[in-house]
Amino acid sequence: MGNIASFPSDFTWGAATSSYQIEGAWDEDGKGESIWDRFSHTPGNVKNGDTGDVACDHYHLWRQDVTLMKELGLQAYRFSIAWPRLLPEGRRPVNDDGIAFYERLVDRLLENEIEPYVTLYHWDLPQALQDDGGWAARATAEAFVEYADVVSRVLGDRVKYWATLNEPFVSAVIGHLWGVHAPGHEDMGETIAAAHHLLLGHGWAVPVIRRNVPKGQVGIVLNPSPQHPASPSYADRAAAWQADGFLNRWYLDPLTARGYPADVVQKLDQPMDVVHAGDMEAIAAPLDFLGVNYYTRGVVRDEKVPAEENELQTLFPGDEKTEMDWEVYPEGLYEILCRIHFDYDFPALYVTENGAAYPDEINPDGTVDDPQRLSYFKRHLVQTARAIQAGVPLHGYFAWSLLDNFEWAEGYSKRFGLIYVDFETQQRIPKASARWYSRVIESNAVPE
Ligand code: IFM
Repeated sequence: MGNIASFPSDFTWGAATSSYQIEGAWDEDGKGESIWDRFSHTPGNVKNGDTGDVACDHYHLWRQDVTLMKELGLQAYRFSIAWPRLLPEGRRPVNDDGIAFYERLVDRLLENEIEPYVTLYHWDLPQALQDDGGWAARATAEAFVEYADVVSRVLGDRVKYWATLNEPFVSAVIGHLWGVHAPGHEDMGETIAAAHHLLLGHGWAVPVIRRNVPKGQVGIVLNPSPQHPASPSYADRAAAWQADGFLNRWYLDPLTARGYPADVVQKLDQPMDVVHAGDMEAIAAPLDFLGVNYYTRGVVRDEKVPAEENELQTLFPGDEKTEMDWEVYPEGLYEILCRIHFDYDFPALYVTENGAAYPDEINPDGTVDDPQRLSYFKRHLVQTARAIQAGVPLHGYFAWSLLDNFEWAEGYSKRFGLIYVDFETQQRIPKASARWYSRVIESNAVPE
């Protein structure tokens, strides 16, 4: 059997997770409350009343999880650090037990020759900072720098790859405009402030991480995706461009010293007084890499969603959808990687997340077959290889996710893992897609 795609010899293969989605131990060993603890403990916010209190119990089962990574042949593991586990109040004093947990994890990864890729912020803001205004307040960007300093001082001798934020669009918009994620607000002014302070915290943290980790590679992770017009009409094309501005250019432009896109600023028609002198220069701190999380594209029509004044309608068309109701559109990964490379200027790109939720079941013989997820990965990897062929400096690919986990407002109802998790017993079962992914890693190629 031949291969349908192959990869450069120094390409990195990994899988990703995030702290709140897998760790559990929400109030153990001195950890402070996060906005996701508060949000999920509030009835009505998360499907089935699920919380991340226990999740995959990774806080206790991390040794076993590293062993599973090793068995899969992973070369890299992308995970995030729970800010309130380290700084329970968001700022110093430091919780030594929290530090010890991540030191042990990193040491074990390195012993197993698995490269740690750390993300500092994957949405679990300390509740104490939220009580003082959260990301809508400029002080939170300052607190983020303090936190980045603490982590990079402690782990900088062992961790080379650092991402500041995961998907600031989601933190800002889904958390502050749609009200679907913590902190559950619905306010456009707050959304713009939160997006700005997230980017500002990022920009301020970059030189601090560089100082503490002189040989480090520092970047940020976004969730850019092509926004296609639903028809060739002028109105739909303009709407798609606007959606692109709100999702993609609002982050990509300032990170590359272009400032906020003027068309979006005009359309939003909001005061931009959160932007102070010097902020845009700080946000444009040069980066070593950009992480791209890709799941689907948007298809946009020039129509308002009923009852949501500021939103354009985004449709997810196509016959094939994942359980999230997201269209399976592998060509979009090629398109967005090429666009980012040819329109912007990042020295390196990574696919830091890509994957799909499907309703998995355990077979009578104890195995889990997930042909749809396997096919999703396969087709997206073909597009990844195509982007490299086209000249995109893509250095690695991380499957989302290592484990089935807490899928935010969807709770445990959506399974994204390469490894099945029985949330009653915490038993882990590598799915067929995991075994297939091992073969991809081993051969550095996608088999037919
Ligand atoms: O589970 C999330 C992850 O936390 C961020 N990116 C998208 C994934 C799937 O929704």
